[in-house]
Amino acid sequence: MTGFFKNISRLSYDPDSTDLGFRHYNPDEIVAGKRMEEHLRFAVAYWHSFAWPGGDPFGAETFDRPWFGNTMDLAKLKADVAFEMFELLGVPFFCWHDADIRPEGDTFAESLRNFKEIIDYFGEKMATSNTKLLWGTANLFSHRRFMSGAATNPDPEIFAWSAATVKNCMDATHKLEGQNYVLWGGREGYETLLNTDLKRERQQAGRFLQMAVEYKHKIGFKGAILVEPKPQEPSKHQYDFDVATVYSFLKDFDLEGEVQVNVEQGHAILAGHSFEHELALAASLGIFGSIDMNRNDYQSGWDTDQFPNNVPEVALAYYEVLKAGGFTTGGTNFDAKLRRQSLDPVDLIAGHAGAMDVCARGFKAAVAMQEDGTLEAMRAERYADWDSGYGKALLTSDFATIAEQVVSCGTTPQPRSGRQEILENIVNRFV
Ligand code: XUL
Ligand code: CO
Repeated sequence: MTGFFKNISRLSYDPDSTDLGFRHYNPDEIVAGKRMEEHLRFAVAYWHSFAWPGGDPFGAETFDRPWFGNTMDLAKLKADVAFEMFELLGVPFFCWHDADIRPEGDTFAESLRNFKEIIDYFGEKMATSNTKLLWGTANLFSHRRFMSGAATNPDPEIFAWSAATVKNCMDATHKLEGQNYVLWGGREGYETLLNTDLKRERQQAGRFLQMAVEYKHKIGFKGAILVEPKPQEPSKHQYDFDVATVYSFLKDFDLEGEVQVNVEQGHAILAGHSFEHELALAASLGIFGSIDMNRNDYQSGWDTDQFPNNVPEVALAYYEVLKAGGFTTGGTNFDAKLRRQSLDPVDLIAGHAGAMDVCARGFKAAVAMQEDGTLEAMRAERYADWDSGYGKALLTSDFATIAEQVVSCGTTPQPRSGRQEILENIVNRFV
């Protein structure tokens, strides 16, 4: 034991808890035919919880962690603390970027040696842990070499460096039996069209993603490849703006059926959508994969990556996840940071525990809404005229026939209420 979380014991479910215990998340409770743990599939994000130093655009490090530094010993201490926290929380999954877990070396080869050593160390720890890998990913955005993009860089050597990095991260994810591999293109975009060949950069990104898919099949990785849409930050304009943009990108490069999306709440809001819009669209396009359940601050307007703490919002999101049939390889990753004043080990536990509880509460509300069925019945009723007779025939008809029918039948359609207030009142009965 590292002693980092001294005086904190394993969290358990206690509906009357006034301390760190879960008041709503009971992993073993059967909800909608399955244990809650299997529905929600929580994951801790290694980077924010263990690598982020507490900086913001105006100030640097506030956290003082005993594992901060660039040595292998410290990287192993970080791993020890991380697995202690997974155990305290009872989380079934975690996620990493290469750069979160290993010290950067002076050369690619040295970074890779460090990385492989930590992956083996994870492997040993996972052999006696209940926490599995939800996904691995490559950090192709922090180092200055990626300032003009990774796959979309004007310099082919950076494309090659990035491809080699993703190859190694996919190998490691496969080795640890990860359930997904994620690509988020933070620098795959541009600052100004004055120096950017947009068409060429999109082609580079498309070929890069095809290579990732080809490599997945080559090594027999059975997990899903997920792209995580985000409109901007750090790039002014990202090529994977939102779910709709990613779908057209996949179509363009013949990758639909091969790649799904990891939808993040905060990114959906930055794109001007609601989270549930992005989830519903992904499901309707057949590309829903996983979620990052971290939100932004609604006033400051940038990506603050906060833990979720709004039950009604979370309930509407899980309602869409349920309608999509729930998670298969995906899960609920907390890509979430503490606030930079939350310095203590207990804050790290409380951030996750509270988020797990909010999600559990929202999820149970979503299940109750689905089981009640009123919302779906009212939605079905709204479209019922499309299911038979005139409505059913309409989409296989043509403009000229329809125009004749409209004139000959002579009736004028009457608008019908959308019943939004009634529907919102129904939702509020459950949340
Ligand atoms: C950035 C973001 C990333 C991805 C993984 O906004 O969400 O942490 O989830 O690279
Ligand atoms: Co994310």
